[in-house]
Amino acid sequence: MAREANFDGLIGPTHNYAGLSDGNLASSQNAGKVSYPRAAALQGLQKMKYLHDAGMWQGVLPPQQRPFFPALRALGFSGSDKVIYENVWKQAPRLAKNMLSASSMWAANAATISPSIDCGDGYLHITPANLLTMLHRSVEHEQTARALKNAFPFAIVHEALPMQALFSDEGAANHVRLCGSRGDQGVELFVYGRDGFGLNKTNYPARQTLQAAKAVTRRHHLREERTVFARQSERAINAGAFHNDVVCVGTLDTLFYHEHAFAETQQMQADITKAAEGLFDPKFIEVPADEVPLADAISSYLFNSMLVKIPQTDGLTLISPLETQESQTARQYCERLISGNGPISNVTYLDVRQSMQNGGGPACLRLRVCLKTEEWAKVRPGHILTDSLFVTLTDWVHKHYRESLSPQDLPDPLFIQENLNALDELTQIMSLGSDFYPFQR
Ligand code: SUG
Repeated sequence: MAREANFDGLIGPTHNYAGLSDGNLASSQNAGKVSYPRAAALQGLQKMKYLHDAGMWQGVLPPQQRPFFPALRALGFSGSDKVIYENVWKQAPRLAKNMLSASSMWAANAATISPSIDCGDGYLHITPANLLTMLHRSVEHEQTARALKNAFPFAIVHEALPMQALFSDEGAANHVRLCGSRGDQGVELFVYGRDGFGLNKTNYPARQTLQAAKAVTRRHHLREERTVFARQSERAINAGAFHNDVVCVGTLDTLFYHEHAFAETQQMQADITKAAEGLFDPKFIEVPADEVPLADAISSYLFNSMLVKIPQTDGLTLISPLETQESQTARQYCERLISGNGPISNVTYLDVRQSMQNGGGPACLRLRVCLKTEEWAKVRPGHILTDSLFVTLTDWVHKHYRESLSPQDLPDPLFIQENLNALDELTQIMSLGSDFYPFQR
């Protein structure tokens, strides 16, 4: 038996709106707004609890250490943490903001994971994403690898791909695994924004390269005939779909995507159908632009819904953000979708507004892993959401997180110790070991 587990990034205490992600419209539009870290973390925890209560396997990945002093030291700042912090805010405030981001919350970007059944050597393979396109995200991968090794001691956790533009990798945000039943072999779809050897014609960064995707498939020993590569349309990237999961989501045998998501939609369908031969019949739900215009799809984050099979529920369920419900076209589309005879029968709207304002919807906050029952049993218990861990983490957030953060609050040196105290306690709560974070080593 195998099932899908969702590992969510616990939203860190420095959550703020710094406008760091060019091409991510929400990040740019909300730059400089007051953020609410406590509410953000609680929204994330509520989403995890919702799925746990629905009978899903739910995991937690810890936030990273921010401010990230190792990078600031590497860039020539020296002295105590306090001195470095004061100097970086004086000399290079934009750099300071980059090293303060709580962006590891978007666990869909943490890594690409191939379940053991898909991998030629029978191991679960994980490649942490190098996230090199955005400075604030490029410093995540080492700590991400540490967290994933801790959570999945039985898996092969690779290093991130080389930090070279040709291998720009954004993890599972551009990866969908389709299958008939979870314990059977599946088809892995890798979506890329650019061919690293070709000309890039997008106005915004195309973050994922074909070469990165191919390297991941080689490392994971994926079967060539069960692997598909498809290019994102330039139109989608230019409209703000900085990752494919802003315009596409899939699970089991169903791929749900916007008409303009892919450069060559028919080819993508034909390739998946061929790769699935003898395994399952893929179902494609293509949402026409005249029902949900691309701009509405992106602002409502309809496709950044989680698409899940909830135990004891007929059909698939979309876990969508409130912003989808508030968009007339997206909501009406969802109503028609669930009243039809297709594979998606339910929609639930959840509040993840704090994350959404930085361009991270329900699906961005989770990293999916298809695990056999015996693998789930080997996941380190500190990473598994239980009723009691939920209560402990909720209390921990109340104790350590600021209610609000305005841009003027960020340079406060007192903020450094507050964050480190919170993380220090978290290593105990989640049994991460006393050397988990750089400041503890
Ligand atoms: O990488 N936003 C993230 C959002 C990631 C969403 N993930 C997926 N689509 N899977 C990003 O652009 C904004 C941070 C800021 O501006 O403060 C940010 O990093």
